[in-house]
Amino acid sequence: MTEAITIRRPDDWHLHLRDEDMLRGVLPHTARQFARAIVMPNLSPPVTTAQAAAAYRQRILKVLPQDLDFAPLMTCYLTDDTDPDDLARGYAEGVFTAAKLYPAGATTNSANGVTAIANIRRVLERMQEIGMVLCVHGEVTDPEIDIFDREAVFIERILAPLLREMPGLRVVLEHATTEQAVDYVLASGENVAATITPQHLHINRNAMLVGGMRPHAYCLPVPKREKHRLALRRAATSGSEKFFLGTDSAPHSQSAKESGCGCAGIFNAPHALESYLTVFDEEGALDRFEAFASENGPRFYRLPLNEGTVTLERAPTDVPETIDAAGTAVIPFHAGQRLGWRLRA
Ligand code: OTD
Ligand code: ZN
Ligand code: ZN
Repeated sequence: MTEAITIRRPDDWHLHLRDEDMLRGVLPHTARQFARAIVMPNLSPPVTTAQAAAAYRQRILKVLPQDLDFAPLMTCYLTDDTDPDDLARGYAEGVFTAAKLYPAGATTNSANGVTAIANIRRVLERMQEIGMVLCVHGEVTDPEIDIFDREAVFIERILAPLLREMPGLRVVLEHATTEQAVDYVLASGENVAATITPQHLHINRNAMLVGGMRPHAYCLPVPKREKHRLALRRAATSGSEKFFLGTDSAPHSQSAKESGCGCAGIFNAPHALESYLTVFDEEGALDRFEAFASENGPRFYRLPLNEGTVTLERAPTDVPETIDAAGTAVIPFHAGQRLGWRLRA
């Protein structure tokens, strides 16, 4: 049995770091494991300009512990009014790594998102021209569409037509949760990829609903049926370059989650690597973990691979019941469970 695995330093291609105290509380968990992360822009108010992104990056670096070497990669929150010139300038200057499409109302702090793709056509054309990556929250918001079908319907109604119109647009379908997403990405050109979260590899919708409502297993897109989880596990561990690590770690206070209208989001940052590696181990795919965690992402984003390595060893890791994020209690993914791998310090 493999007792330890050493891989090139990994990155997190989808992360929510928040701001102020919460930022200070959660950042070290990510920076301890990952060299870089795509930082999502859904603050309130959202990060919609290069100037706001540069300022947010400074706030992140200011609270980064000195002994941790970590680079935040910033994204632009697209709105109906995004200025293609500001976006292209921010990209050329290295402020933006990508732009994020939130259909208005699809997820946390997406109220200012895009109300119709037609409204950002010029922005997307410019992104296609300059090769800038579009990160997509792929769910429709049509109230007629069942929440469990929203990703599949988004692919059919929005993403597929968009990519037919702009076949060169570089797209990451974020946090894929369905077999349809996996199949679509596999059938698309090399300009289309997807991130996969640890929670969607570990849990299906039963985890949210059996034996009581489990707010800490609730995130968007919601975990789906077991067959979808199995499709995601096959995709992540297949060795395909189109799938890579993106935790979608999304911290909310315990009280905001345990509420009559609990917030969506799973805080998986503290043991993200151990959580993913457990899946690769269970699938007999330890040899494919490095590509998923450390190679496919930078290659897609056309960024250099990281230097240096991290080592995970087969040893019990007890995930705490609760984590103090600079004064706020946050319940981590796998709270109270024992994982079979440990990141060596
Ligand atoms: N999903 N929660 C959040 C974002 C993600 O859609 C997402 O990327 C959040 O709290 O920011 C969530 O459940
Ligand atoms: Zn999303
Ligand atoms: Zn997210």
